[in-house]
Amino acid sequence: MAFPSNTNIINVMKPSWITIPTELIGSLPRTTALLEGQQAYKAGHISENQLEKLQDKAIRQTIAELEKTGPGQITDGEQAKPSFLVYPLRGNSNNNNNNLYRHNMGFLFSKIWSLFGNEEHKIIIVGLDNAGKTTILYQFLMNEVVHTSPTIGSNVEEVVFKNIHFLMMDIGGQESLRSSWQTYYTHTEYVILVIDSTDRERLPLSKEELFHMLQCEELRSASVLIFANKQDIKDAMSSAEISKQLCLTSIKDQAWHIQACCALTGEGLYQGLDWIASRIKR
Ligand SMILES: Nc1nc2c(ncn2[C@@H]2O[C@H](COP(=O)(O)OP(=O)(O)O)[C@@H](O)[C@H]2O)c(=O)[nH]1
Ligand SMILES: [Mg+2]
Repeated sequence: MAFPSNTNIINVMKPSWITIPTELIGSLPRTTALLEGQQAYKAGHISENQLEKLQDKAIRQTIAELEKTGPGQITDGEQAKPSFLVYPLRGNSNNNNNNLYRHNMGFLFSKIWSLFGNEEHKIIIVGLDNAGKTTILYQFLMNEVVHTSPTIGSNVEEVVFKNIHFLMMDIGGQESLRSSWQTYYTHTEYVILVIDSTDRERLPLSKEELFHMLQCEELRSASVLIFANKQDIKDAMSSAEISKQLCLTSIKDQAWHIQACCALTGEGLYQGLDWIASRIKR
């Protein structure tokens, strides 16, 4: 096997003095070919495609070697990750899409989903057009199959993921539709309000819509998460500023929480869902 000479596959086998059941997870040393390939990629001598081929080969070798060690956990040895030390923080700098970061986020989200248990839950995502609702929803659901219903009304979309129903609505300036929305609120446990933190002009409109919604009897016991989205944009208002302008402290009936986020990278979304999960009544 082409592992570097100072390591030995025996190291990963369980010594006899370990009496508790253990399994190998995590990283294994890179093959020499892969280490050289990583250097060459960094120096611009080989393409991303060529690096991926080397990663694939290293993964296949790792799996084959692990299979030889007998029954137990077979992993890819994390051969495709750029560095054991920095990838959890930086994501996979091998490509611009940051797929690995997305993958890790997907893992975190799936942990959150498991907290929702098997019961049905309903979350509505509201906000002005262009706030980032669709982007946020799909960040939540990446790597997973999503079942979408046909659009209910021109501004309402339902997505069912596992046992959670997401109802997405564009709010504001739809006076005629507003009254019919009440029917959608039934059994809603969580409301997510998405704010475009750069849209100072329309913040009062979001506030008006929010307070209008929260007066609905159906939402009396709902919890409200506000995402102060687009924090990556230089001129974005802080979550504290948005909280003040929306007069969140005057919400008395419902629990609320504001979370700064960037839907494009996923930053902050996990923390928001974490708050929701912490409020699930058990
Ligand atoms: N810079 C930046 N752009 C964002 C962010 N979230 C969404 N957008 C962009 O804002 C636009 C509207 O997003 P979308 O999810 O369609 O908004 P929706 O109308 O509320 O569903 C799209 O061009 C998104 O790419 C963010 O966090 N940062
Ligand atoms: Mg949308």
